[in-house]
Amino acid sequence: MKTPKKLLLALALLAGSTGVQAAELNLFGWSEYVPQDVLDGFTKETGITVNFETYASNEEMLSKLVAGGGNYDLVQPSEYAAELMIRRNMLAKLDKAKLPNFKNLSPEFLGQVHDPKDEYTVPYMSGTVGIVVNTAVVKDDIKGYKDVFQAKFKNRLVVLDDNREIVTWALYASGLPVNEINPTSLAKVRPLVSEWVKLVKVFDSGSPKTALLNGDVDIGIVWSGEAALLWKEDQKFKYVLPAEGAHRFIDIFAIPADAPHKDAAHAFINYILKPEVSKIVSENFPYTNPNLEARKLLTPEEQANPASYPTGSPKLETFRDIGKAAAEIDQLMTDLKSAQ
Ligand code: N2P
Repeated sequence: MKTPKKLLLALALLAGSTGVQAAELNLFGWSEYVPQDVLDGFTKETGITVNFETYASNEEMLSKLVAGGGNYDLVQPSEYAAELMIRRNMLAKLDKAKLPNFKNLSPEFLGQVHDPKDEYTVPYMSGTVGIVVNTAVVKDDIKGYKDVFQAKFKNRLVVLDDNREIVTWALYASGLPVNEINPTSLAKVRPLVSEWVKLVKVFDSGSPKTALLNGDVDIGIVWSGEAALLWKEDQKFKYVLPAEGAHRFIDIFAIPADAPHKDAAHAFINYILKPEVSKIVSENFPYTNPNLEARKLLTPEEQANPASYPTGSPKLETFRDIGKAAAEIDQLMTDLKSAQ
């Protein structure tokens, strides 16, 4: 049923005059990450309308926020972007009294270096960036980045369209630190990255699984949730965490300092922390769920998906805010991609 315009106007005026915040939430989140069912369920339960805008990289989100005008109430940075946002006073402190479901989170994802006292951020989902191999086509034993970027796989690769990620793979492959990046280390990996970008057929951060599913490419370097969906579809898609090391991301919810609807933002975070809601996130986007109560609700198959819940002891690192090196990485990638 459509609400009559006049009634909406009256409600808006009432809200303005009483200081009550309008029933609205401006969510700025990653694409392919927040299920529509969850947004609908939240609106149904609270009456709060969700305006949802998406991005495909932390850098895209940051530049929109810095440019202003978005009026965002809730954003979804990864750990290193959250660290930067806290440092620059871009986030509001959370009111934990409004987040009783915070207790469902595993301590493993709390107290991290980006927000040591969990004052500004709430883990949403975690994951890794790794290699997917279509083993029906590729018979080689792919262990690391150098096995992927071989001349024989030219035009058979999909990789994330994410500058920091790509440069990180080259740093790992060269045995260089991934969180202390400077002009010298970038100059060292430049020839390697230059070689690599020429081999790639598809750059896609939004839905890299698609090129693999269609058979357009045979190997990918993708977010683990994408790999988990591929595995669910067909177990010929094997997930490999690169031997040289891989990014373990923690994506979180945070409220921008100037968010117009902070109450609605808290309500949404608390809603998503409900085990039965967080379970819907896992079903649609099978990343590593930091919500222990939600994890209990997953099927044994979901819990055994090797991309969602890797076993063994792979070398994983979260990213740090690297300051001005971020712009240097962007410059390097722009140069190399345009030289193609
Ligand atoms: C979802 C993207 C996962 C975010 N499409 C990786 N940080």
